[in-house]
Amino acid sequence: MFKVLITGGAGFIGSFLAHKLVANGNKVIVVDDLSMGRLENLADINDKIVFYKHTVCDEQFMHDLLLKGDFDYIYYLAAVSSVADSVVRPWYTHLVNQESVVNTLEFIRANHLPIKKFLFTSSAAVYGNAADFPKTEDSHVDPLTPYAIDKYASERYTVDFGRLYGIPTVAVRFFNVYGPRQNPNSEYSGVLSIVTKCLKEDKPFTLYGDGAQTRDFVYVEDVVDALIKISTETDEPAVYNIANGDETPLIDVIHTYEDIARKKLNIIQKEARQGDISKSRADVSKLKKIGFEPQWSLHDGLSNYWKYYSEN
Ligand code: UD2
Repeated sequence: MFKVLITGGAGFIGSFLAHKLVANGNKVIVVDDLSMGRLENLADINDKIVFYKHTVCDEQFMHDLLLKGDFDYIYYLAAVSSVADSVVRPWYTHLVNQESVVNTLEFIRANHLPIKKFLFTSSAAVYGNAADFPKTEDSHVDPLTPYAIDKYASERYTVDFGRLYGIPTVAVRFFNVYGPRQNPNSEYSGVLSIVTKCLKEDKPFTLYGDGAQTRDFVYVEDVVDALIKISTETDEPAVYNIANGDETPLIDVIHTYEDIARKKLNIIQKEARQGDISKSRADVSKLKKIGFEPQWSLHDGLSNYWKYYSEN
């Protein structure tokens, strides 16, 4: 049994991670200010975890927690995960997405906290419009928004604190994660959360562009398995892509989902979004080298997603 801290543990991915770690018999502590996360996401494991409604930007709180917590693993998922918000509020999102991370790393360093791993979660957003394809962890980066810049900087800090000071760290870059509990309520929410909501509520779905744009969709349960594997099976501070390694045109995903739901999506087509990338796929060979294989095909992931919503 390990003591595990998950910042952002009430969010979409964080809550799945919390469920899995609890099921594996670990003691889980969650810090989340509920700005994006939701307590309902943790309802099933409420009595098995310790939950703090708190911002990671509160230095004193975080220092006390880190000092007393005696954590083996720290999964850093707390973030303002909206690119659009980072464009509107770059200073505030910078404090959450970068400064809080460096502050935590620095506190671990200064106090010689004996953690087994600090894992920081970054994003495929760091690749921006760089031309390399598919994206390997060594591909060029081109962070184009405050969100991407902060994610990139924090990931570099994470790796460098490992290299400079010997702290066991690792960072990951999420591609397009989907699954139950992803919040569909902003126009910048993950596209499959929006499609799910539109299918379920028979609402029109706005398709930006012709649907030929591809993405590397990865089911949230696979993401959690990858996070656990990366935190336990790696020795060097490094960066790992987390994705399926496949690219699928958005329109094909929609058609597959329509078949699963046995419903037709009411699609309204609009101009492609400014800055939208036309193709995205990760090279996941580095992840596979440590023994990870995605278990969820797009069809199975979507089926499970739909089942969840039909039952809830
Ligand atoms: C993902 C991340 C974003 C940033 C970016 C970096 C998510 C939710 N977003 O954006 O934060 O890291 O990668 O490349 O993970 N679409 C529609 N209709 C909608 C919503 C979306 O057609 O109502 C399209 C959208 O224009 C895009 C595709 O669906 O072509 C995927 O959109 P997304 O926002 O889910 O993800 P992405 O890859 O653009």
